[in-house]
Amino acid sequence: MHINNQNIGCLFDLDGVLVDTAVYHYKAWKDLANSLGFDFTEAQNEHLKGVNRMRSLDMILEWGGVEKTAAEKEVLATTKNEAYVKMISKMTESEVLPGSLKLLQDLKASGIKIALGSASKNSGLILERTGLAPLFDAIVDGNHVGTSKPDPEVFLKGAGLLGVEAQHCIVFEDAQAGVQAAIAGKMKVVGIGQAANLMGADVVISDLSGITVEEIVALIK
Ligand code: B16
Ligand code: MG
Repeated sequence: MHINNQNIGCLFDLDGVLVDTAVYHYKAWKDLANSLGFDFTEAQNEHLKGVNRMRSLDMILEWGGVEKTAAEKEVLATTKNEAYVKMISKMTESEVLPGSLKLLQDLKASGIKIALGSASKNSGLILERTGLAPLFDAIVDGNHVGTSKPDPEVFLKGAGLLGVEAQHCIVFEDAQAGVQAAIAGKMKVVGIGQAANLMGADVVISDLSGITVEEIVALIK
């Protein structure tokens, strides 16, 4: 198939790529752990990035050596989420990470399709608060998938909604689990952050101001 911009798809992770909601996740999980009588470090928190809510809770409880029933875990996850939603409800456009808005606008102007591929069940609120929502052709988040990254489901669904073949998709990810998900989906990956945390990415940049539409298109041609 001849590749033109209309059959290229860009799939963006949310937390750590477009916005830094990780600080709010960390605060809400830390408060929850403290209420249970233990703490965890920022280094441990790195392992929660890209991981869905219930899996994150399981990891934190394991770090604290605390066991809970399934029903108790539901209550704890809800408590954390309520605190988190309270914080993200106050987010503004100023919290969009450097280069994100310009790259999304440039991609849109060039006719390349754009989807969200996030583990979060709160992506709708975040995209609305930060003004990014109108730039997306499709949204796939934690409400639409049964598996968590590194399973490629979230990105394959995004490609399907965009009507673009997987090999014509480029994923933007800040978490190792997300890079693995993109590779499992046979997609190209742009890693955001430190190369050591993004093994297998085709290119690694520190934020979205570090790449142009031309460089993105060149990745699949
Ligand atoms: P929620 P992403 C992920 O977002 C976060 O990195 C991760 O820390 C969080 O646990 C997960 O979303 C679920 O979020 O509790 O809001 O459903 O990086 O996949 O955009
Ligand atoms: Mg992320």
